[in-house]
Amino acid sequence: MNFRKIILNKVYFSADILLFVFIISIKMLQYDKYINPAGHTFKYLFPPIAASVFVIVGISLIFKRRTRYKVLLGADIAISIILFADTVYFGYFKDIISAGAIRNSFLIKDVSASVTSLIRPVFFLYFIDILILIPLSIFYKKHLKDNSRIRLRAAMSIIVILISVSMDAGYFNKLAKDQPNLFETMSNKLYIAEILGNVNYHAADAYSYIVTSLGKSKLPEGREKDIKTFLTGMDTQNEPKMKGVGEGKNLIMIQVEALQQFVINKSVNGQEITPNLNKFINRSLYFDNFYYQVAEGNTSDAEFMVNNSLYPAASGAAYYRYANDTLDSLPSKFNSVGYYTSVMHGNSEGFWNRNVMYKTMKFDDFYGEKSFDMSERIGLGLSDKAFLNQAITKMDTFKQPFYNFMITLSSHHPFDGGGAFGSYDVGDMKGTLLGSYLQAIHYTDAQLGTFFDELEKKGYLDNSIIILYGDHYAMPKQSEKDLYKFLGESNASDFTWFQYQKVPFLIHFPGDKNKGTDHTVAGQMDVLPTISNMFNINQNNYFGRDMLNVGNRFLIFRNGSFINGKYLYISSNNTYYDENTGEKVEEDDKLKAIRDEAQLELSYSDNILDHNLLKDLDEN
Ligand code: GP9
Ligand code: MN
Repeated sequence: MNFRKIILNKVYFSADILLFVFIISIKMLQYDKYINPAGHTFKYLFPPIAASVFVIVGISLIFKRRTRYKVLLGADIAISIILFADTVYFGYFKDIISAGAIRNSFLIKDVSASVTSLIRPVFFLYFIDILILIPLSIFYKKHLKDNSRIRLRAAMSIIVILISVSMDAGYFNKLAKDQPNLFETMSNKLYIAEILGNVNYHAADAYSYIVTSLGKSKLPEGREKDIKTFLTGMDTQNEPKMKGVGEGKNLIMIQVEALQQFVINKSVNGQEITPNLNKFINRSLYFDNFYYQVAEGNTSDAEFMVNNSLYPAASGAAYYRYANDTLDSLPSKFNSVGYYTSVMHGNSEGFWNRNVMYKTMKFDDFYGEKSFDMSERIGLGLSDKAFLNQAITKMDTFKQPFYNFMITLSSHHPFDGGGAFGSYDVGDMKGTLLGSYLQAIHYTDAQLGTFFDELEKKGYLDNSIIILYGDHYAMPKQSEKDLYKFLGESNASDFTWFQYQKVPFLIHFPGDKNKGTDHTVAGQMDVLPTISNMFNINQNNYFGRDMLNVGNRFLIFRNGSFINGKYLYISSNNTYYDENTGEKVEEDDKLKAIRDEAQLELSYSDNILDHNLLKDLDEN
């Protein structure tokens, strides 16, 4: 045989592989183009897709030729079915199917009703190759002899798997570096699918699902009883202060993206950063020692806490991990006393698994991207201006009383408004992350100002209680120098940093009643019991404390840090501080015991979520 013949022969005998690599890659790229219309180039998207396809090829190489063809055909059909399902799902949720979503029966029910209307004939193109590939397999069976040298096949298989897996791992690593926490939280699944391809995404999703399901701890002896006793001890339902003041009134709760406390009542070059919030705070009961308590689930953790008063997940996001639990949530309690409950957020419904979790929490309706006119966008989604404008017209149609939970978005990191933020002058901070943040939050404040005016005009301020707070920090630790310079902090320590992890929290009552500033130390875990007492809705399973009645409290953070009215413990450097002076305090048995108590409380909350205990606790 001459050289040319050998080459031709090789090509002939591996034609099935080349064909499948080509076909599957084309399909995956097509899907990528569909979910990412303005997005990345072929050169950027192709390598990780190819790496994942070659892993499958590597596996197929172990088989004799005829079986190999069947394996590849099977893989092609399986991937086509997944791509088809993901494409249909995307049309509805603007997201990609996850193992958690599949397990959630609510979701399946919901989609099946409208699924046929979502299927477009063009989606069936994913299967068109099969019309040729099946007849081709008959030809293949007839004309090709099986190669039976197992050693050679095994060697080829291992080599291809090793090379493709290590290349693929490289792409995973790169993304994990660019976006720390992305894989732990799986917060932006669509993005993973976009950058790494559909097959890689599903592999990562399955892995994360299995790991988090296996990671569930075993429940210690007698633990369920201990938890019950603990929760009964927490019950502050019948505290006198402001009990029932909200009964029959609407509750409008606004969670503002990245609103940190340090911007309140502060100016740059004589111009207030948040003039409208400052004004509204003066008409409200304002808590100036209120901390965010979020963990890896970020925005979703804040939402989770205020609506459930359970701690965020130890790893990952509760919105994914516990979306199938039974929850004794705020909306479900409001539902049971005849309220209409709704949640609004101008981003795709699937982000943070909201579409699933809001059902689990029993909100009557979720107004996401599909329910808004999305023509004015900033960052991840609808601009706050358009969001708040449209929200109020929706609210006008609601049956009263209602609980409406609203989540703003425009002041999201990296605070790029592309001109929409206007010309708020931040002086020499212009172009820095801090400068951009101040402009972003100034913009959001202006929109909130208009919103408050509308609420007033339409009478909502008289028949509703308004709660507003920030979800989490805006300034990452890397920007601390800029932040301290702006705040005039010298000699800043970890203790100083901690002081700045506060977010504003306000309650506005009809007639501007109860206005003033309350210095009680509190956090996001405390919102539910406070509301529960104010609206007389009797939610009894919570880990927070009624902020209006309990005074300074033992405030625990997900990482084990705590404040107890006397000491601050920072878990990351295992250091205790005097809460008033900031002086370091040596650990002693008493402090150790408090630290353990904090850990125990966190594990109670984890136990409840891991073992779905609220289902039983409710029955008892
Ligand atoms: C996304 C928005 C931002 O819809 O809530 O989430 P974050 O990145 O802040 O957690
Ligand atoms: Mn957020």
